[in-house]
Amino acid sequence: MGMTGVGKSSFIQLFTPDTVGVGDDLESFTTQVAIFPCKMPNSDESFYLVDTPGFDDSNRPDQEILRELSSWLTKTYSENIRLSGIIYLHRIIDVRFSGAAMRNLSMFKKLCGDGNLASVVLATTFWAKVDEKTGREREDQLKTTPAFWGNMVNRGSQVFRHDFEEQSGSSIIQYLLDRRDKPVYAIQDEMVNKKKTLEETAAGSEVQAEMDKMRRKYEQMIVDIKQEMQEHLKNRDEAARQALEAERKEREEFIRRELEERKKMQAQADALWDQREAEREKERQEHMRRLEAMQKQYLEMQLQAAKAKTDAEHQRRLAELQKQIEIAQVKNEALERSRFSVRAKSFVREFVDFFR
Ligand SMILES: Nc1nc2c(ncn2[C@@H]2O[C@H](COP(=O)(O)OP(=O)(O)O)[C@@H](O)[C@H]2O)c(=O)[nH]1
Ligand SMILES: [Mg+2]
Repeated sequence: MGMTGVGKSSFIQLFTPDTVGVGDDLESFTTQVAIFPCKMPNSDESFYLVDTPGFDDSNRPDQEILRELSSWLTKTYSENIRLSGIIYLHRIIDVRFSGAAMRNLSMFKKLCGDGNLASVVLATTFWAKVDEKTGREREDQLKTTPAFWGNMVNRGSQVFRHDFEEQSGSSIIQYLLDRRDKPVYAIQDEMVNKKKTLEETAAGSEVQAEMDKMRRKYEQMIVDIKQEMQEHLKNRDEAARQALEAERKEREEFIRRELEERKKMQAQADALWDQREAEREKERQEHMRRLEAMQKQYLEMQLQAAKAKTDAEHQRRLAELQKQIEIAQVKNEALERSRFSVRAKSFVREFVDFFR
């Protein structure tokens, strides 16, 4: 887990031949949890790594990210699949915690709870981009400040450095694989054992409180905007009035989405999962339609290109489309990977075999 750009996908890519989707072009692909079958380098030991979206996507409200994470964490738990641990990544080059970084960390803590923290690895990345002394000072600050990692370290969480190389990644994996206990994280206990709705959990109520604040702010803004619009109407300033009208619509759309999200959070684990599956299925179908349309367009352009071979602009557009199709195909794989049923079944089988 961790913010966008901390190196989650790069970490996973060290252990799997599958395309994880590292970096900008593919970044938006990690909008859902994705499971990767992995292998330890130089050994047959296999394990699964799970890529997750961070709470910092400006296009998706935090509630949606929380629904995705918690539906996955609770589904696995209720199917008796236990995680070995959670790895939380943070970039050592980041001088201070931004608002989004703090929110991310705080949500992470709420999801985990206070127990089982020895099965949580807190790792810093991007060591090549910082000098040793500065890095060490920042790492110390992370470890000793309770609001950062301090309180988790005190309860047993392990701090690692990951330098983008297989070696440091392997040490982290080995540490978690060697732990034979089966952690139960707060969100799993609250939703599966205690049958709370997502809204009633610690993580859920925190997200909801944040969103409430935001909604109240937006509601006040809409009142102000309406007043201002009246003034512009009086002064016959049509351009200014239209600009405000657009802003008002945007705020109202946020409030509408927020209320919709709020309703979705009033679900218990099973309903949350069904909701997720229905949303994902819709997304998969829409994506397939887009991909097919692009492929059709590509074929048509290729035909035209055969007729007009010299047209450089045409060639450029063809190449551009080809690239988009490639990206869309990787996304397709990503969408497949987020499907729980197929993967989880083979996962459970291997898991059972492992302990036999
Ligand atoms: N220098 C350096 N670059 C890294 C490291 N980890 C990731 N990157 C780069 O940072 C960018 C974002 O990494 P990515 O794995 O996609 O981050 P994610 O958003 O957490 O999945 C990519 O361009 C990576 O190549 C690291 O430890 N050091
Ligand atoms: Mg990623």
